[in-house]
Amino acid sequence: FSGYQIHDSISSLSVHTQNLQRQIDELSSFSDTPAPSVTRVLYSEKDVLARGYIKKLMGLSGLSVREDAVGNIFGRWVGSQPELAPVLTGSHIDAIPYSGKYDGVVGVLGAIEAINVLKRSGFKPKRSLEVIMFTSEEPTRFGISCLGSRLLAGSEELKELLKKTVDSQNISFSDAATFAGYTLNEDLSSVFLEKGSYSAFIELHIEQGPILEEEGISIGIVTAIAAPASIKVDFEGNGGHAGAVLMPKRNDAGLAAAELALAVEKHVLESGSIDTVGTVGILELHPGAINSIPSKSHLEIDTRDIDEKRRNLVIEKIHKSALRISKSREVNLSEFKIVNQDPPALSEDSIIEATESACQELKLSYKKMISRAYHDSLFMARISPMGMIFIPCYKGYSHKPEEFAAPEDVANGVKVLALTLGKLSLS
Ligand code: HGY
Ligand code: MN
Ligand code: MN
Ligand code: MN
Repeated sequence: FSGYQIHDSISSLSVHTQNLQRQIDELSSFSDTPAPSVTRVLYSEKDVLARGYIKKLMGLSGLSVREDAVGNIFGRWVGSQPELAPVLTGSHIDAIPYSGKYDGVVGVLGAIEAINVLKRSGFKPKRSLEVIMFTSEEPTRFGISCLGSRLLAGSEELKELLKKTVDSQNISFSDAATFAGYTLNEDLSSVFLEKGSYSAFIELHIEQGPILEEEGISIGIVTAIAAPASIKVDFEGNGGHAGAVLMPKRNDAGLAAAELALAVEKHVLESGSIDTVGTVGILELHPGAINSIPSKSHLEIDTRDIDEKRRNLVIEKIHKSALRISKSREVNLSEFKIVNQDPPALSEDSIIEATESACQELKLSYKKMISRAYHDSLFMARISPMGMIFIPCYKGYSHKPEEFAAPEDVANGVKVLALTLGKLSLS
């Protein structure tokens, strides 16, 4: 990817850092929770405002904007050979409750700024360059992670699931989409992208881990993305009066959930690898009254590993524990549903090399590393060569209001992205 014309203009790769920071701050104001937290849930009123903001910025950068049936937003800079497969870059702007303002956002606003950087440097793309804002990456509203990129990657299973999916207020996916201005009348396979539609997909993202900051390294070049899985579990018992029912007579659904949560930790720790992780991020008790024995409990388990077999073994053990607990506590295991059990993804060597030479030309320190968080890149890897660029974030914090990336680190990420996009466009 040695783009001769880019070499002349490396010095002129100027990022408008203050402007970009202002955009990050402005976008964070579209939130359902007070600053410094950000909550922006798929198809909510704040999400719709944020989408308008992104489309406006894409327009101001001279990109031609289109949206697909579920609201994946594309902004294209047409190259001199538009018949060639374009290069795609982007991320997400939806934010889980009480999170921060950089997760995903850096890869959307930063991608638009990378286009501006290339335009300002006089670069002329051969392959068109396209920015995407995935319609939602977080599982918050419908329990489905990377909803937009899974559909783009052609998930028939998800297409069918979305016909009957409702959120916690019992609003259907299509009604929620309609509220946001997307009419889902046509079949959702219109969202599917052909394999080879893009010559490369690359995502700029905060590391969401402490390594780059601890080691004082400017850029992370992602070589693989860990394999995520999520499980929904329901236990049901008889409940009853917290004072009147004696202990031997109880079948407490809450304690069943508590025992399973500890079993998740046990099975993860006994995997033999530090790369296996597990979390019970949702644990609901019904009726949720202090003096009522829980008659129902609902848990949602997130477990990941860079080794898919090792992760799947953990899932099997969790299932066995759920069955054992249901028997020993005489509660009914009314649901044990594996929501997703995704394979890991490897980055494309050619994109890793392009990113590496961009770091060298920009004299930025870099480190090859795996991503323990999942990203839309995990699914884009199914239909296009994929790569990811990480920038450091404060203490590795993410998914909480203290999430922070220094403007200079954001600018470094944008410069590496711009130069890498330039190389990939000329390839
Ligand atoms: O959970 C994740 O890994 C992603 O940040 N949504
Ligand atoms: Mn996230
Ligand atoms: Mn993210
Ligand atoms: Mn359930």
